[in-house]
Amino acid sequence: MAKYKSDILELLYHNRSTYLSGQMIAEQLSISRTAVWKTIELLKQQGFSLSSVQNKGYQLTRFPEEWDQDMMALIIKQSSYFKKRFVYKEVTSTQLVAKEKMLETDEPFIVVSEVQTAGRGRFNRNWDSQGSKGLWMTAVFRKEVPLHKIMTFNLFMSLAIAKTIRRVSGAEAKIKWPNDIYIDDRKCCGFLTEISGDASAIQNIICGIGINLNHELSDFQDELAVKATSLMAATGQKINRYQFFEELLTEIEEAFQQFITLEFSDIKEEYMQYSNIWQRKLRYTEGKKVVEGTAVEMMDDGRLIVQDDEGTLHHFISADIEL
Ligand code: BT5
Repeated sequence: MAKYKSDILELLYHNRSTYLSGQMIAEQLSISRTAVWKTIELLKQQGFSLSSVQNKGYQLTRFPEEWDQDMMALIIKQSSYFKKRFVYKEVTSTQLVAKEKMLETDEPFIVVSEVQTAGRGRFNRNWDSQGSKGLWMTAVFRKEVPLHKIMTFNLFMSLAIAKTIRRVSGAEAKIKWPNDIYIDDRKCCGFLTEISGDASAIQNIICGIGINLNHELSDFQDELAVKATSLMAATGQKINRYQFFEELLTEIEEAFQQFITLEFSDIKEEYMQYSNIWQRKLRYTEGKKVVEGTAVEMMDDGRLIVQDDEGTLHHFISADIEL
């Protein structure tokens, strides 16, 4: 009954707030009631939970712990921008896979993996990517973008991610410039942006996003034990990873269109409301440059200006900030 799985799943997913009768599913898809029943059994075997009530029908109540290929296909099908998806149980890093896949297709696409054995942050730092707990993905955007514009990409993306986290979980997500999202001064998300193109323009933006969704605080070891959190740890509510993924895609697609058509100044006010570094004296490190001071201005090109105790202004393109 695998051949009806994605059609039935689609009906159940889009109507998940209600019950759908076996009769109705059978009629909609022009298949037999037995085929519906067998497919429902298959869905249960594959980790979906369905509540079934006599005279009302079926309702999708829970999703498999691991990413399900058909569910991911269904979500990507709704996307107006991303055309393909590559979903894995385990990869080294979705960034590395994305770079390989870029050679095979010119279309925008998404790579998601349950586990990353060598997930990476900036400067080749380790990114902790535990199975079934988070969303480890890379989004590849295909578009010619002038070089001077790229520094603002992270600003649009971070706002999109923070908004999604707030909407789906209710947690008060904050942006830590340039590429982190925090809840209660602990990191729940980091992303990194790589580019490729030629001397005159960028052609591809390869954005790797890692979001801790359903970790317990005790899942984080060593330095992360005091630095990291997840949406569930912050709110006490388990996150439906599919719903989160779906909402994130919608939000980052919109943010990408804004990045292309608008200036950072158009979203600056909203961005500043989400930022967690203002009015705080913090330590900024960029390469060998270390400054203790207060952020005083965010430039329209994405640079941050920090004032130290002597009143000297320092410009940062990207920095590690200690909260
Ligand atoms: C980042 O780097 O925050 C970017 C992380 C991007 C990860 C995604 S996952 C999908 C895609 N595939 C990849 O291989 N990478 C991307 P950075 O600002 O350099 O921060 C790295 C630091 O964050 C580490 O040194 C740790 O201190 C901390 N860290 C590592 N794993 C974490 C986690 N799961 N949650 C919170 N903090 C973490």
